[in-house]
Amino acid sequence: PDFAGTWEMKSSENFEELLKTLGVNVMLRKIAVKAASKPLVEITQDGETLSIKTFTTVRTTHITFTVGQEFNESTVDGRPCTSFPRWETDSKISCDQTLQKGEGPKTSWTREITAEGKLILTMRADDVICTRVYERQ
Ligand code: R13
Repeated sequence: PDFAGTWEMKSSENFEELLKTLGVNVMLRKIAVKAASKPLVEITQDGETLSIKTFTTVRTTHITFTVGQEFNESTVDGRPCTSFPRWETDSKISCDQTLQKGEGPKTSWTREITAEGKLILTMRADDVICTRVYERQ
């Protein structure tokens, strides 16, 4: 599937609960939630290699990975992790994360292109799942 494009977020569920599960204090949570309510995502793709830039006013992240190959990134609360992205279906990438140091909730994300051409991002920490729907700009 084609993940490439400039994406804007249309809805988000459970983002604050996710940060809470990750142990982020209320003050930082409020800042993060506000900033994360208007993100811009730029994805470029070359076969199974994706580059995903996520822009907010307080934090910008950039990951590049090839599906099937480990890479290093950070959990949404900023802890370095090793990630393993794989195809869950032919239109959905599922990525389990392992913290590089210390203990924490079990985290993962998925990114899927729907038949309607939307991008659905889920981020998980233990049993809490945040779902964010993006549409092309
Ligand atoms: C700030 C510092 C405190 C911590 C934090 C966590 C997340 C975010 C910001 C911060 C943001 C995340 C945005 C995520 C998006 C995800 C997506 C707790 C480390 C800088 C306040 C803004 C946009 O939809 O891909």
